[in-house]
Amino acid sequence: MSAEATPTSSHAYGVGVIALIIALSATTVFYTSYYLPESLAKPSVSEHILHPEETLVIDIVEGALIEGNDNYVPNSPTAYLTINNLVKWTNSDGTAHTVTPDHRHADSYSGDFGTDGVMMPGDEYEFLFTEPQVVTYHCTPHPWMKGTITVEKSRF
Ligand SMILES: [Cu+2]
Repeated sequence: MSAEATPTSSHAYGVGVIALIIALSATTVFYTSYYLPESLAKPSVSEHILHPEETLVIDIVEGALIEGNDNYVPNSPTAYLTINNLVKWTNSDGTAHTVTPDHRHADSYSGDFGTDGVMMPGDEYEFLFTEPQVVTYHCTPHPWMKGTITVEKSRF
């Protein structure tokens, strides 16, 4: 019994060591090839910008699809970094709309700006702006719907 047990446990030990070496190499490769470059690629943004005090809400009001009506309300607000740089569009109209930048636009932390496809009635779209910028945008199905969002540094 003990004559059999010794080679078995030493074999198990060898397999264990090899498994540990493979696991460590895999972790190292993953860390240096995937995790590290990704964490270095994202600009470091202060916690106060990542978690602003308030959300700025822009409502797509009822009747927004009719040309001449109010659509994005408020239409051209300014958001201040650390105060209300998280901006949320809400669709209170009975029709699908979009928030589409007039020219392709990206925030260096949050990436591309604009809705993926349409916002159905009741849908929301949130975007975290992390640097000063001005974005003019429109609604793809109703191009007369236009809005501007300006993001500035907080004055405080
Ligand atoms: Cu629309």
